[in-house]
Amino acid sequence: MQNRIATPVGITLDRFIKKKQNDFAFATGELSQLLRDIALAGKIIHREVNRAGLLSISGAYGTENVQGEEQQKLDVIANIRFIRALKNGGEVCAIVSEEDEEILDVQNPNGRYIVAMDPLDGSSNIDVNVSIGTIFSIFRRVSPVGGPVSQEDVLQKGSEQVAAGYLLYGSSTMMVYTTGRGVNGFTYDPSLGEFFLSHANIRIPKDGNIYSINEGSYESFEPHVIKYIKFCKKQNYTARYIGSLVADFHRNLLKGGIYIYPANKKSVNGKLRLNYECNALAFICEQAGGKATDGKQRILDIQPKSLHQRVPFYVGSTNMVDAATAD
Ligand code: P6P
Repeated sequence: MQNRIATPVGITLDRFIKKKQNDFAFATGELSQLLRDIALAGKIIHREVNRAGLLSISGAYGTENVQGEEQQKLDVIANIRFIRALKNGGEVCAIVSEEDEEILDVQNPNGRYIVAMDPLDGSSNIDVNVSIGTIFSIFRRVSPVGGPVSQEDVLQKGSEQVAAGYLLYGSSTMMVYTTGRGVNGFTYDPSLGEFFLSHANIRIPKDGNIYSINEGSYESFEPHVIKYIKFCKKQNYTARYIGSLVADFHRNLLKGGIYIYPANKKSVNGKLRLNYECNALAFICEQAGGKATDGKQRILDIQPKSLHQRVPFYVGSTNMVDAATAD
């Protein structure tokens, strides 16, 4: 177990990253810089999200993304901003984004990292002022530095992530991430333009009494899901479903709970995407002591076959995930 020197709550994200710089994953400083680039983009999206209603940048953009989902203006803005921050940062050779069908080769052959991201998840909530989030996974490229980006670079198992995190644009904006040595949360102070460590070494309770699932599809759930929902009701658990994955996940991470997006008749593999939604949250949840499966296997062990592949998703307190996925 790594000897964790207590880190004073309240230090800035930059100082925290520097402090952890001696972890081998940071040894070169490139991953550190990449995390800073993501935090910078998060600050920009914070600003855009908080003035969306004033600048008529909320609402539909009039196009659809690769998922066939109506793109919101802020989806497009967030995608552009993150791609620009990652490109300018110089550490990334390719990006996989929910908003783009193909791999984005950022023409930086010396970049050692790949970022898979959902630049603005839950964006249909923008117009009604409900929390939304950014989700990101960071991988080391497997193809030779200096050469072309390969399919293998962008279809790596979640267990190969070197870092993962999310930004939550809620009552406050937070950045929560892991590099495989625990999970830490930073709260943004817009008056200072800095993220400050506010949730050091986050651990998810082994058990909980909050379940998050869209029961509107109840009739088309598999028997084990119906059985588990009935169990939750019998136990008088609390049903909390915001319809914004990052917000639901974050609450369950702090308080204990389970988020489920199972297979159903409409979407036989569920709705959430392995590469840029499930992998990142699975890595964070496991690092905080929780569990994440597709109902049968560990999310992080799934070998992706396509960029936008969907998987059923059970994530949260270990005992709850075990109970929800028992036959
Ligand atoms: P449904 C938002 O579109 C999202 O990807 C997640 O943020 C959210 O948890 C889920 O889909 C909501 O989906 O089918 O319940 O509306």
